[in-house]
Amino acid sequence: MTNDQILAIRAQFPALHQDINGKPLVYLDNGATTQKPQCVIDALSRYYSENNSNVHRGAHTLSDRATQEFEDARRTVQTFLNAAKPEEIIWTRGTTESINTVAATWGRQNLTAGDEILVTGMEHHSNIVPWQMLCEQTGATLRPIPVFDNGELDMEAFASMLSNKVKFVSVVHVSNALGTINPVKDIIAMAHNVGAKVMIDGAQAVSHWDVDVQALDADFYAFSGHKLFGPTGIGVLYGKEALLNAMPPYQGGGEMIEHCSFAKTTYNVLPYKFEAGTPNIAGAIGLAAAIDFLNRVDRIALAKHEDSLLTRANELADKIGGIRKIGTADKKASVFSFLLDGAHPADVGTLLDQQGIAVRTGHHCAMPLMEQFEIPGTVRASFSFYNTLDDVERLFAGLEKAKMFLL
Ligand code: 7TS
Repeated sequence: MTNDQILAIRAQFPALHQDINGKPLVYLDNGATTQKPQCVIDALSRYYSENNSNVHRGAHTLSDRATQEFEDARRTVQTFLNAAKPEEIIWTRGTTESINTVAATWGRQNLTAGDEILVTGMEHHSNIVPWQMLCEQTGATLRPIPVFDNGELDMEAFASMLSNKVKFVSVVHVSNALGTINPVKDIIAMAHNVGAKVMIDGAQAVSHWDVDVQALDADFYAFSGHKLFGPTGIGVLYGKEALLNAMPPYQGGGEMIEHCSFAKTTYNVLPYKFEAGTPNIAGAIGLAAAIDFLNRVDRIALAKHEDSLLTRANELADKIGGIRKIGTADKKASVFSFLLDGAHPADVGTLLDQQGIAVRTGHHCAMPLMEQFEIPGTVRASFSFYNTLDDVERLFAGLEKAKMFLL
């Protein structure tokens, strides 16, 4: 990809083009949320100005239009993930709600005392706490798969932890704190060998490349719209149809029922069984617009560009020195997590912000991982395809300044 091509893509993201604290913004907090292209902003505005109506229940044209767009959006996600059927795509608020849904439904239905759930030592809290809550309710045990100090998963340890006690494995596809890309296809196959079901937390993966849930053979896959250039408050739970059909509903309310009476209520078919209440219609439509945008660009070339940003960050870090890299796995997405020797991450973040550079600092909702590294947190620069080599240079120039100030 040429720099001009990157700049042409970047031009479609209005929030990137502003000054922050008197300097042109360098937005390197894409792991927390990505910026939105104009086509997503327009899709939201058009929905509310032209088609706003409730879905699935109107005897009028506007409602039909809203329903059509909403269900088209589901099919867009189905194609994006290569799911077998649109019924396997459940709208949620985001990754967190997707994981909680599976824990509260499949988990409560299928787990008992003595069963084991495996996660990794590099999970986001949203892929730890729902399982802990489930363990409290069922007497099952949660066990973390160990992580090496370079940020790679210990696959031998994983193999040795697998037994017929393990009923569920939930693993992050790409670590938000380290950038590690986990070998989820192998993990799924190994877990299936002992009869366990597998959920993949794809929150940080789908923004970098296309995911194929059938090729992975994932039982469940979760992601958030806002980390995929779409709106906040919308996310996706993919689940295999047979599993979703056998699971009880998550929340009760409108839309999820077939028939309601005080004697007995029966539940709606998929996907509506898991979509109680008025959904985030605009969010779904906005997310589909984001996916349409991604379908129009060369994602493979953009992923290569992201890799080149990470390579440059590594080179510049070695050049300026005094930087401890956290997460040096062989296979990494464009996340650069580090500590500046002798400086607290929060101070580094503040000094970068004063120069218009947005990074995230802290434990990144991965406190068990931070404990392993015996650090309070890191400074994290997470790159997206709209970042430029110039953004990386600005980050390190900013760090040189921060060093002069702090050390
Ligand atoms: N899983 C992973 C791997 C994540 O990175 C995040 C959010 C979540 C789950 C939760 O997603 P949500 O959309 O439901 O909140 N991660 C981050 C982050 O790294 N900085 O801010 C949020």
